[in-house]
Amino acid sequence: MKLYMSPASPFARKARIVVRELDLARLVEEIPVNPATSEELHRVNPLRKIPALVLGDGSALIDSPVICEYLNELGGGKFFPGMSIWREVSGRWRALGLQALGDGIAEAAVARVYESRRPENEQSKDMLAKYLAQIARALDALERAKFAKDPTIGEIAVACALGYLDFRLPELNWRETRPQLAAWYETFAKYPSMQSTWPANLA
Ligand SMILES: N[C@@H](CCC(=O)N[C@@H](CS)C(=O)NCC(=O)O)C(=O)O
Repeated sequence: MKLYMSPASPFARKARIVVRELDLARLVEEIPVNPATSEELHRVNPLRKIPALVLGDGSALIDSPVICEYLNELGGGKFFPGMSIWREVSGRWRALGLQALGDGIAEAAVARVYESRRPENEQSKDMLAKYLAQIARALDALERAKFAKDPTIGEIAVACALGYLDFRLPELNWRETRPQLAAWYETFAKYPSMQSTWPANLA
């Protein structure tokens, strides 16, 4: 299988962590691409976004939640807890809700980075402020959140979003007013799969 990715992408990083945690590296070739210019990526994902996963039969999966769930199933993982109406809060829906919040932070952060790279007179101050406010409110919600001892896709998504903030928006100083979240992340960031996927190159 081929995973189109970039080392800086928080969404691709989720899939790369699942690959490492479930020992799937021998099955998944990571292909770094620039989503704006890679014709190979454009052929498999009409949205021209990473990550995209091309399977053995040539079909492609797009969107990190879909890709991660596929990899989880392939590797017999437990990152997506099963359906159960008795575990609404602690099980699947908690994990998926947390993933949505983590991905939402990453989306706002990536959008802010893209906006800030446009010529200064074309940048929207309103949009830049809106992204910042979204990130701040979501981080405040995470400061009050309960994280699972056995990480799910929710914990992975949050960690990838926080890693992206450290990498691209360190000036936010998100730890300053969120000590619980900072303490949780400090432990989580020590996982070998987190360490070996630390964003190093350009997005
Ligand atoms: N919802 C998507 C978001 C993917 C995404 O936005 N990826 C960024 C890189 S971090 C991208 O490819 N951006 C290119 C573009 O928007 O043109 C997912 O979870 O995979």
